[in-house]
Amino acid sequence: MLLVNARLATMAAATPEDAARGERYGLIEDGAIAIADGAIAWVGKRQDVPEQWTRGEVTDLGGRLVTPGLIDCHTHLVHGGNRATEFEMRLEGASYEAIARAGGGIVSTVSATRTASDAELLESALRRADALFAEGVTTLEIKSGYGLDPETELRMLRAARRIAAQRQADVRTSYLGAHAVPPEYAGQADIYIDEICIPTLRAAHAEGLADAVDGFCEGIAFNPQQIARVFDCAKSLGLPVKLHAEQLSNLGGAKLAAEYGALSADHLEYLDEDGVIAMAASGTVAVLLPGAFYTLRETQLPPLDLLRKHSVPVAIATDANPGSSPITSLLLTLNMACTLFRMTPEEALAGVTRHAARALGLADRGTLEAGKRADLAVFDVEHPAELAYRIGFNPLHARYYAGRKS
Ligand code: DI6
Ligand code: FE
Repeated sequence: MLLVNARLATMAAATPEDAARGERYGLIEDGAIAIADGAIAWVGKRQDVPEQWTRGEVTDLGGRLVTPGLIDCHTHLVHGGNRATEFEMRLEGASYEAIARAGGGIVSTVSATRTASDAELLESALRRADALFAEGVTTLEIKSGYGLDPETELRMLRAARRIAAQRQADVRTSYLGAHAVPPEYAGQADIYIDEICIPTLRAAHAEGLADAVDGFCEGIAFNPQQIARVFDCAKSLGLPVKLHAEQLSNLGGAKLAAEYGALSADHLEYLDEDGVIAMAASGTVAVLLPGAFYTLRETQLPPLDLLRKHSVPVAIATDANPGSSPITSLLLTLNMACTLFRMTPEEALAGVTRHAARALGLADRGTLEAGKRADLAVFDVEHPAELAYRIGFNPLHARYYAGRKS
């Protein structure tokens, strides 16, 4: 199959020569993409298409923009209930941390998730996932972490897997048993880690339900020593790790994550230069989450200039969750990354394509290059900057998942 008459934002890493010429987005004007067996077989200018690719089905994209299929690399899409009343409490002056310490916050979603049936969990998550897919998302990461007991953690991960089975999309799961201390273990975080968190990680792994292991390193959650114990178990099982770090304070989580060769450290508003240097050395991706920054009216900006200075790849994601980031639009997240964090539209788009793939440890996607999966998003826009510029408008024309239009 051959797609022609498209402007391609390949998002391939710029060579020094490209950068010197000021070329952005790996842009190819009047481009073509040949697809075979679910993968990109050839990409380039239409005039250069090798003969062999012109003999099959040819689709004219009418000059539209094609990007790699978008990747939302950090979400908590599977959960019961919602936290609109907590939103009201915050508007009346309560802080996110104070609500959490008073037994609300994450723990209130834990109750709602435990009482939700499998069907309810799947159905509510599908609605949110469909909003993302409708914007061109083809790969979605989903975390557990609202069960905090063996049964519900596994039910969450199974629901995440079922989304992939029911839709044209890839879902990557992260086990987040170290998200919060459940009420039945209040004040006993270490015992929770030993009795529940680690055994459930082993069970999730045995059932093939976890692609990675995540944690929340924060005063209202777990300290670095506790996270290290979970990461040691992940390592023994051969699972990659990632970490919610430096979201509300600096506990050195990013450094800890880097020591374990983490795929990513996420949030990072309170990250310092030592942490940035450690991430650069370990190749850990910085995942910034503007939806949570916005919702919590955070004022401490993530250290974007330091991340740029030390060439740490920056991804962005929705963090879609019922508490700190009730957002299910990756396009709006692009806009927020630019407006709130002052990322460029090109950095933001790399953040939901090439760098997001890396944050999930996926080398087979995230750019339009020969050999990559044929996961594509086709937009009714002229210039890629339009994707980040608009607010609340969805210009998706079509998406291709493993070469199949959907
Ligand atoms: N940080 C977050 O922003 C989400 N989890 C986390 O560790 C929020 C989860 C929630 O408030 O329900
Ligand atoms: Fe999160």
